[in-house]
Amino acid sequence: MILLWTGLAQATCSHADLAALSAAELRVRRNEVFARHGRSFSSADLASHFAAQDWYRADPDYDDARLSDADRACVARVNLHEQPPLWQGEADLDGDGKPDALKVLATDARLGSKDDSACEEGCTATVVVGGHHVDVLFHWTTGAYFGTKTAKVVDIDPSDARKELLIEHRRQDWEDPPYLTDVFVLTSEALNAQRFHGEGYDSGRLEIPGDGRLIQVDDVCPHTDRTTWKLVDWQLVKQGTERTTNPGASHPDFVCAG
Ligand SMILES: [Ca+2]
Ligand SMILES: [Ca+2]
Repeated sequence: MILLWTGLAQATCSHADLAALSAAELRVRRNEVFARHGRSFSSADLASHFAAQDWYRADPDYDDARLSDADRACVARVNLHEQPPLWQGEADLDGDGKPDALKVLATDARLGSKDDSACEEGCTATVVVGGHHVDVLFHWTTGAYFGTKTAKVVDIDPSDARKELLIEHRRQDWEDPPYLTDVFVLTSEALNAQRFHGEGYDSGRLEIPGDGRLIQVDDVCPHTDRTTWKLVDWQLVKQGTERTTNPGASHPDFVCAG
């Protein structure tokens, strides 16, 4: 008689699956990767859990070398979800009437560093919204900018049911810090990320007047540039830039700092 193994070849570990699990369930999921290759467990709860699965066969010859690259990637991804997120929240981003779980995960562990220069070249964070995720590069560490802000849910266009997730990146320890802003728009197909770079030497800011526009304000002394973007479907499309000059700039005592 030939026994056919009908269990899944490996534990499922998409971001969407993992985001829905509790800490206890994540621990089981992580260990399931090893259990499917026959590992035994000394923890009584894990041992009894897997003993109850019809696919499980403890194998005294088990070795971690049996793990595939996909298995190791799965364990790493479960580990990522077991860490406290950099930020989490809940909002109905896609406007389907159901709240979406929002999580920002430190895929690169250096993001938890207090050393603000650790991620100058970019550290990967993963933004998970409902069943979708997107990787983005963060250039400053949590020690520098998370904790006081800066992820928040906004509503760029109140005439549609969707909302947007906005993450501002800004160093706290410079007088005129550069800044970046990521805007995340969720559709039924994908989570889309769009990044805005501050142009001025001064901090600049974003304005969301609540009419479908996002306005990027850059102080480029003695001018102020206002660049307008309009939300079209899932994308912010550039409309143009208006430059105004600070009237004080013509005064002999006026000096642009920096
Ligand atoms: Ca939703
Ligand atoms: Ca909206």
